[in-house]
Amino acid sequence: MAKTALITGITGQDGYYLSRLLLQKGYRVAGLLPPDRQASLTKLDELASQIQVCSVAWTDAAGLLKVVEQLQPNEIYNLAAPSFVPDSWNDPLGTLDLVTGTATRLLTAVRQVGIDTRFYQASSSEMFGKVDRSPQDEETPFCPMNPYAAAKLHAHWSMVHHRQRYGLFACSGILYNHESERRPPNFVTRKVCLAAASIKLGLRDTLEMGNLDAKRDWGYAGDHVEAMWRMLQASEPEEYVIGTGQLHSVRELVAAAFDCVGLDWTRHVVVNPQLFRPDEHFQLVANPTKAKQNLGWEPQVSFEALIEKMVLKDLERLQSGAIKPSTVQ
Ligand code: G4F
Repeated sequence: MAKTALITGITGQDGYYLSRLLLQKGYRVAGLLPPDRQASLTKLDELASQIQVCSVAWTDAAGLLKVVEQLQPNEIYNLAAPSFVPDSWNDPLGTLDLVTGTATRLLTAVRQVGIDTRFYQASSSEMFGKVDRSPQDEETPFCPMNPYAAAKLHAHWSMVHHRQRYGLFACSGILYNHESERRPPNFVTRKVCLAAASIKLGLRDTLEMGNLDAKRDWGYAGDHVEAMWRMLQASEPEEYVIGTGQLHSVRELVAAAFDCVGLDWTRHVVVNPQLFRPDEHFQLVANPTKAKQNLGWEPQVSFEALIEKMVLKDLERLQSGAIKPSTVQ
């Protein structure tokens, strides 16, 4: 019999790649979508018609319980989050409720229904924050530096508590930055790739950037969702650090993207100090040894291949009219 997976945050970048992976594996895939977010289902493109939609608000504990009771999912992937970190300063409580509240309500529902659902919590390298060591692994202490990271850490502990106290098969992936052609343009990789493609086509001339010295461990979202699935197939529920193990600066990212279209980035990029983050961290880089040893997981797409993939997709979108030049910032 086909397995059933329930996904929150299904219309986001990771939701798309995870749904695609699970559908390919023969799963029945259901997505939790708040009633006011139904229109976002179109973001799943060709997958939308294959997804069962469960319309429930994140805050509706009784509604979530009913969905879990009726669906009896084999696996739950809790991906829902307002994932653009700076936004969390504008709404710390809203961030906490969506991230921590949804995780805790779903874990409570699984416990109350009393089924053997395996639970994946999307944790973040942001939880490490101000690190005292690099690279980070599963033993590295947490030191969150913003409301998003603090909310993710609370959700992470809620998952751990449910595993320890109630014996749920619950685990989390502590994921480093993971990108794709589906990344929204407010995130730095897509912002840069879209700008490089736009400048190449003569649709604009300059790109305003924040701190070019900031560094990140950037991987491919398609690789990272594979790790999520593998965690839920393991014999024991555990935490895993998931990243490439390689740091690149924003400057290297910009150079790589402009290189793809044969342009010299120094002629087009302007640094705007107002885009610098006061809570910046520079050394968030994964040691994914445990994931490699226990799950056989390794990233497949290199940094250079990822950036090329993203730039080429934006060139195609702009040339075909799938993105209107007026919407390009
Ligand atoms: O693309 P970003 O906005 O991603 P950030 O803040 O690292 O967060 C992402 O990864 C986390 C870890 O997986 C997730 F938890 C989170 O949900 C999200 O997916 O910024 C990346 C870096 C930062 O250091 C930022 O300061 O790029 C630097 N940067 C420099 N100039 C810029 C810019 N970021 C943006 N968005 N725009 C700029 O102009």
